[in-house]
Amino acid sequence: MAYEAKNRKLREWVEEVATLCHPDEVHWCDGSKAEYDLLMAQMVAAGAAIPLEKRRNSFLFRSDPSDVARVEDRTYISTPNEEDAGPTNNWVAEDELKRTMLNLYEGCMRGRTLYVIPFSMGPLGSPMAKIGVEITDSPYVVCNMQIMTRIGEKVVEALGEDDEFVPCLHSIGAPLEPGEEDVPWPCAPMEKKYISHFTRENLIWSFGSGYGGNALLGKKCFALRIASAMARREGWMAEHMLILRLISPKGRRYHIAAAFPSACGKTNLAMLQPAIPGWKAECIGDDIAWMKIGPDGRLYAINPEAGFFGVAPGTSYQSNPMAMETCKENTILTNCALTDDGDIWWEGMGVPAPAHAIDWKGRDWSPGSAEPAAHPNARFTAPAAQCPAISSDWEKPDGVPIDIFIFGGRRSGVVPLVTEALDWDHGVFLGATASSETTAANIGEVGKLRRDPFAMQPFCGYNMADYFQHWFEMGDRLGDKAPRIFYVNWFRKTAEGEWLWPGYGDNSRVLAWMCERVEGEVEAGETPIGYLPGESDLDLGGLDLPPENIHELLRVDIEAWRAELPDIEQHFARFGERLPARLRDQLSGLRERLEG
Ligand code: OXD
Ligand code: MN
Repeated sequence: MAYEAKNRKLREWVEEVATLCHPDEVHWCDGSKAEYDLLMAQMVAAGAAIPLEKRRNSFLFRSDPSDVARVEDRTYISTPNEEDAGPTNNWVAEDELKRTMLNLYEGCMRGRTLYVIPFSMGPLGSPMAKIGVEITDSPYVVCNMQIMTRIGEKVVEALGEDDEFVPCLHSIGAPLEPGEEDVPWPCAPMEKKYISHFTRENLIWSFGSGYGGNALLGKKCFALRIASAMARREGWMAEHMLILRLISPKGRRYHIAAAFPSACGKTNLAMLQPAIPGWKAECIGDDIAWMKIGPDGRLYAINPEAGFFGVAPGTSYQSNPMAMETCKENTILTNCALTDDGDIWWEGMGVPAPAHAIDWKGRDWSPGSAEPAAHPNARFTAPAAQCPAISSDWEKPDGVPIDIFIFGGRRSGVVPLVTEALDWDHGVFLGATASSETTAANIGEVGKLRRDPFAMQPFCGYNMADYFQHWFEMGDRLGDKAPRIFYVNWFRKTAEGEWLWPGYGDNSRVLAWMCERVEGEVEAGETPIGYLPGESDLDLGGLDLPPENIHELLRVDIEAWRAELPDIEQHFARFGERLPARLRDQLSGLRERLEG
C-alpha cells in the first residue's frame, strides 16, 4: 500500500472485496501523474490504448462492440419496497440482487489488479462535496476517474478515521485464467451486466461493463442516482444539469442551470460562445449540478465533477470550439476513428473525412464505407481546467447562485424555441413533462419520442413522483428567491427536415432574453403554454434568419398542443396516486387554457 488509510470501514471493505473477488494484487491509487503515466504505459504495452502522435499525452481506446453506452435496461434501483423505486426504474429486491451479484463477483478479478480509487465529488473541502471510493479492476476506469473526479491520497486524508463514504464496487467481469491472453477491452456479456444502486445503504455495485456511466461510478451512479436520493432526504438537489455563467454587457452575472437529456447539446451550451456582441459566457459544469439553499435563501450550485465526458461526434470548431480546444491534449478518446497520421477523427468534426482511417472497430475505413468511422456515442474525457471557457469560479467551494433553470429536449415539431413558465409550479410541470427524441447515449432505439422528466428519467434514484414533489417543496422553501424557469427547443425542423434555428452560439440570443426577463426589462406574451417572446423581442442582429423561421419557432400551435395532452396524461398515469396533486392541477390548467 502506497499509503495507510486511517478509515477503518474503508480498510475493512477493501479487504472484504479482495477476499470475494480474488485479484492478483491490490493497488491503492495515489492520484499522481506518475501513476497515471504508468497505467497508460501498461495499457499501451498490452494493446488496449493507442498513443496519439498529434495530441500530447492523449490515448485512443476501442471498446468491445457490445459495450458502447449506458445500459438502462440493466440498471437497477434497489429499495426495500418496489414502490420506492417507482415506475421509471428497474427494481429487484435487495437480497435477491445482492445474491445474484455476489455470485458474479466471486473470483471475478482473478488475473487482474484491484484498484482502490478514493474520490471526491466536488472540490475537496467544499461543504457541498462528498466522498466515494471506487474499487475497480479496470485501469482504464482509474485513468478516466483521475480526469473526471479528484482522486487519491488527499481524499483518504480528508476522509478521516470514521467519516462516511459511498462504496462503489466495479468489475468488468472478465477474470483471466492463468496463461490466458487478455483482450483490448474485456467485459461481460449483456445478460451479466448489472449497474445496481442500493439507495438505503448508499451503495453502488456495477458489473460487466467498462464504458462511461456504467463504470465511472462517480458520475451517473453516485452524483445522480445515489445523490438524488440523498438530496431528497437532506433537502438539496442533485440534477442532470450544466452550469453556465452569462455576463451581460452591463457586467451583471447570471448563473444558468440547464437540464437536457443525454446528447442534446448540454456540453455545447455549457461552453457557449455568445454570438451577440457584449455578452460573455463562462463554463462551470457540463453535466451535473448539486444545489443547496444558501444562508441568503438563494440556491447555490457546484459542479461535482472535474472533467468532461463529452460526446465526440458532432463536436467541431463550429458547434463547440471550446470543447475542441479542451481535448487537444491530456485526453482519453474512446471509440473515435484513428487517422493515418496519428490523430483521431469523428463524424461532424468539421474537417473533411480522411481518405483512410481505422474505424472504432479497428477496421480499415474510407469515406463511403457502410458504417460510421466513429461510434455515435464515442467520447472524449478531458480535464475541465483545460477548457478555455472555464470560469475562475468553477471550483468555488460554496458554489454559484442560480438565477435561471432551463429544461428542454430534442423535438423536431410542436415545442417552440423558448417558453417561460407562468410560475414555479408551472415550471415543475414543464420539467416533469419534458420530452425528447432518443439519442445514441443509451443503448436502444434512436429517434423515438420519450418523456424524460427533468432529463432525469435514467438517473433518478427513487420514485420519480416523489422527485416531482421534492421540486415543489424546494420551490416552497425558495419562495421569491427561486430561479425563473424556462423551456427551450433548439431542434425544430421544417417539414422538409431543415433546421429552423442555427443553434450553438446563437442560442445566446435566447439566453439574453431570459436574462432580460429576470431583470423585468422585456415584456412577454402570455399563451396557454407559458410566456413567449414576441417576434421582435429576441436580438437577432447579424443573423440571417428568414422571418418565417422566427414566426414558426415562436408559434403556439394550439391543435398540436391539444394532441400532446393524451400523451402527458398517460405519462402521469404511470405514477398513479403518488403523482403530486399540484401536477394534476397543472395538467387541468393547461387543458382549460388550450380549450379556452
Ligand atoms: C452522459 C449521459 O454521459 O448523459 O452524460 O449519457
Ligand atoms: Mn449526462
